[in-house]
Amino acid sequence: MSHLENFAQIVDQAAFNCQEIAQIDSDGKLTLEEAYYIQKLSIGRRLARGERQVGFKMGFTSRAKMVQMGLSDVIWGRLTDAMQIEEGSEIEANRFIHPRVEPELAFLLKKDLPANVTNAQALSAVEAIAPALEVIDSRYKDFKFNLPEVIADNASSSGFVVGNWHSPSIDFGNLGLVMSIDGRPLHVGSTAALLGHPIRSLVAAARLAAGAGEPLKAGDIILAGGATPAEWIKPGQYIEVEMQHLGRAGFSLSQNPA
Ligand code: OOG
Ligand code: MG
Repeated sequence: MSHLENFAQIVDQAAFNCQEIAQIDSDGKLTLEEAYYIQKLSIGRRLARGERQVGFKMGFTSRAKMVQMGLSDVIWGRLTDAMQIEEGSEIEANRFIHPRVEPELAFLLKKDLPANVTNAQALSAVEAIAPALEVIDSRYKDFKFNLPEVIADNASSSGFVVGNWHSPSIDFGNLGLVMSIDGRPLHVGSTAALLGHPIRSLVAAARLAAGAGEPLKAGDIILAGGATPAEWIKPGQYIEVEMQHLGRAGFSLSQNPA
């Protein structure tokens, strides 16, 4: 097994067993290319277990997230069907290590997207948009990582919830949003936080996915990135995002067993 395959196995097993791991690149040797290759191998292990890839996620597309995590390069990861949480459902708290949640906008594509598209071309490939939440659960102890490490760890992605799909014909460049936990508003923001307009996140996703040899396809779901800082979540809580004109998306975390 090569050392990159070894790292892929380490991050995959950490996710599979919900066990935190030490940072894998403490001496800063991994290149970004190697990090994305580890991610591909680790998701490949999930696909080999029967999961299906359903799309991509973007990360660090807002200043709020860059500042919170201390990293400023846009990154991406892969979404599988097993990561999707049914809207409104309760999920097992013990499926995560130390989960955080953040409000996002989701795109559903009706057309394939090549690497180089304009905002207008990207928009014409969008079937629908929806309010979404992403559960991030870095496999690294204390959520501490450098850029290659978080990329190798599938950009911390662990779960996502998508609300009702809406036509993209409304202007979604600056929609107000509120993320609340147990009815208490914690973060207020706007879709404009995502690179100035979330369509830019989709354009970036098209470029990056195609550059990795896996261009965006009709049917893919793309998460545009957290629009506010992420928030820790605890067993028993109900987490929700409400987005102007698009409604809500939420889920609850089960109580810990007594
Ligand atoms: C990395 C993932 C970043 C986003 O939306 O910006 C991300 C992390 O914060 O652990 O998902
Ligand atoms: Mg995110």
